[in-house]
Amino acid sequence: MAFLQDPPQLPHPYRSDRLLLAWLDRALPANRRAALDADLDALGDYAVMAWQRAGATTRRKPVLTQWDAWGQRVDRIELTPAWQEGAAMTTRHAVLAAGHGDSEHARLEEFARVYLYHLASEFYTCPLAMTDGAATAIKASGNRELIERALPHFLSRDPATFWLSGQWMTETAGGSDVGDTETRARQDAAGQWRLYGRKWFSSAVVGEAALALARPEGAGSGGAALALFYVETMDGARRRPELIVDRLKDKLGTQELPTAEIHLDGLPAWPLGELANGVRQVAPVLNVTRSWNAICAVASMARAIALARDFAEHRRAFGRPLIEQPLHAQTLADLQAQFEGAFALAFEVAHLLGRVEHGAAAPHEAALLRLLTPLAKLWTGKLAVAICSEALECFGGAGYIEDTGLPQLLRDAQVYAIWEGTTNVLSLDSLRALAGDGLGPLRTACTDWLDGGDDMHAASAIRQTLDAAARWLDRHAAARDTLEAGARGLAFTLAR
Ligand code: MFK
Ligand code: FAD
Repeated sequence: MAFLQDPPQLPHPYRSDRLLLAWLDRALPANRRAALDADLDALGDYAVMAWQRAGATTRRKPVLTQWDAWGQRVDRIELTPAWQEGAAMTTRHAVLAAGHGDSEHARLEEFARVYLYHLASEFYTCPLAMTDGAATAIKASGNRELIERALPHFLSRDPATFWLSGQWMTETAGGSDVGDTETRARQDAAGQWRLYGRKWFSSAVVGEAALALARPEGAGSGGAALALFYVETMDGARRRPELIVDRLKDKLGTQELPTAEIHLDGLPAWPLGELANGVRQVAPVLNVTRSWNAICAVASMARAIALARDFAEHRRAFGRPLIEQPLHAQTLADLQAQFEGAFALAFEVAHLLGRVEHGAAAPHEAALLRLLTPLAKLWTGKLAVAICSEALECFGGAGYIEDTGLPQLLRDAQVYAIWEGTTNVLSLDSLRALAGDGLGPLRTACTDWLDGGDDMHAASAIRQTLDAAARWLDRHAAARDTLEAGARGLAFTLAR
């Protein structure tokens, strides 16, 4: 019998993740830490089951049926198994509800769940992130009617009443520049707002609600004239006829996620707040989903490294397991080091978000969160691609073969840098965040971190980097084009 290589085994993503365990042990009070354990353990079990199930499943894509046999428009979308289980998993383990609990630790407890659930969920976490963002923006709007209407569904612990929300921003004319939005909002004779237009990417098309940007009739051009609306997509068990699913997109990755092109033909809508400054009103959504993106990117890195390490322990070359080949071990160690930096940045954002939302933050921490959110999103988005690519190479040719399940990691990772603001857009957003006190909050945080440690060499290198960045910002303060051209370099330096 010829030699046969065993496939890589996924170690339990919770019990074997010393980084996550150490972070939670350090950050959480003992009683909250203990209360979290059962959900994290169960989500880890689910991840192992999903990895094994994926190896035996060939069906990857949702299927859209637009018409029934008798010519009736139905726009029915058949989902993959993980998606069918999504509402039950989310509500049973309080994935969203945890983040809106009454504690500065709520976000950390939520994001630990997200980190473990993400890959098994097959990007069901994408609409979950948008639902979390919608809940956050609706709370921030202070709109009592919408708070009472939508939040009990978005944060439900019962799958029968749980709703997903989409985020309808991108149009054919502009995804980064949403100021070019063409969708119109018009009031009917009864005073009901209705939306008319085309949304070019809708990743929560099976959701029950969405937040949508639209231009109220008579408003001017540009982003400031847009309004933010809440919509519902269902009329009882049927999709509302004013929402038409044109097609599902055929994508490089995230193939289980039903990303649709849609038309709105008079869909009823309710403004969250004033009928202008919709971009400002949608900013809480962006910042929450960008935090999710960073955590999910880190989850992809963790998965790729865990599989590559397991393989290295069992695959032999030149007389010994790969893990005993010094250069292969060094390659894995380099991946691990980069991953640990990204993990710390992403979870620091989660930690800060909870502290800021619950009034537990130090004075500089709100501004720090505002800056670290785009930095974490852009840094982890790029690093996920690099790490997944290198991890695939660790499997040799097997890493390139579709039914090992490995190429999907790389294809899926490519999305983190594109959606929710590309790397360039996030670099420009970090310039926005640096307006005012500039690097002050980061400097304060670094001083706190560095004074607590004993690595004088690292402390002085970081201070020098911040000084150089501050000089660069000062020198080009009046030259907007120069600032923008250098924004990516600056953002990468600060994130690193
Ligand atoms: C599994 C992982 C989970 C992830 C799920 C992902 C699901 C994917 C779904 C999507 O991709 S949804 C679409 C996401 N689209 C974007 O992220 C849009 C990217 N483009 C930007 O972010 C642009 O920078 C932006 C649209 C915001 C620029 O618009 P404008 O109108 O040119 O912005 P402007 O005038 O600079 O800012 C308007 C206001 O918003 C300002 O406040 P004021 O009115 O008070 O002056 C800004 O300060 C504020 N603002 C903008 N970005 C902000 C923000 N405030 C706080 N945080 C931010 N990030
Ligand atoms: P463009 O804005 O045309 O950007 C093209 C390039 O130009 C990019 O590299 C960008 O970095 C660069 N660029 C743009 N402006 C600048 C600038 N000022 N300076 C420097 N460089 C710049 N959107 C939704 O609203 N809802 C969804 O549910 C949703 N789901 C998605 C799911 C998937 C799988 C994907 C891939 C996208 C999804 N999107 C969704 C859309 C996504 O948010 C946009 O594709 C993204 O914001 C980029 O917009 P765009 O495609 O119009 O690219």
